[in-house]
Amino acid sequence: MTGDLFAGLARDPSVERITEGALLLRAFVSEEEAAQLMAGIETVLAASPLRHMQTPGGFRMSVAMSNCGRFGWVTDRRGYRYQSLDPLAERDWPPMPDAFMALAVRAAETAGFAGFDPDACLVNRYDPGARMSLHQDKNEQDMAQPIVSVSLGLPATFLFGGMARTDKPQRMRLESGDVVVWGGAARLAFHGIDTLRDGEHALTGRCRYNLTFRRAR
Ligand code: MD3
Ligand code: FE
Repeated sequence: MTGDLFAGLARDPSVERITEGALLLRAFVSEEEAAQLMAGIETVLAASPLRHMQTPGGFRMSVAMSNCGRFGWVTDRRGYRYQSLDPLAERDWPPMPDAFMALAVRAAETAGFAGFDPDACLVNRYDPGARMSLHQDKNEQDMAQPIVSVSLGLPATFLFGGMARTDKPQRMRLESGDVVVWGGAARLAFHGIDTLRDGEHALTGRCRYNLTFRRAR
């Protein structure tokens, strides 16, 4: 049986509470869904290519980014914000693929957020060496709306800080197919991703993708 051949590779789904308001859905994404998400990523990136944005302070982000949906998150010397125009493609962001929307809604519902209706999806690509320093996501209008994050490809060490930047962060491994729903008290927690280690993954090759679904407006 193929199930025996691959025993130890496929992971069983499980649910873990990270903290009040944050639910880690391990292996929530099926192999079939993962393939659909990758196809969606390719479609999105063909219209709005990955790019290394600049922070307001003038630093180049090591994570390459794009967006889909009605709004996209951007940063440049003028600040962090959501906007409907992709400044690189000089067009609106591409629509959210159906498979993206379906997964985000299913994950939010599983975590108790029925009726989640994201209007923005940030696509992050981490190549080996890329990282994201501790930050809060606070450019969204309604903090009662959760953020759904989906990890694909190489594993990463997620840094979960507390409510203050000075709280010592907890380290957690996020693997391909893991989904985290951040709502309630966890919505404004500090978080980041440690420097990505080199490796090879069957789904993505030498990188990690992270999709974050947000209600921007
Ligand atoms: C906790 N992305 O795009 S996902 C981001 O893996 C971002 O690319 C990371 O942080 C990544 O803003 C982490 C996990 C995550 C996403 C949003 C959160 C954790 C969060 C919002 C509030 C609290
Ligand atoms: Fe974030």
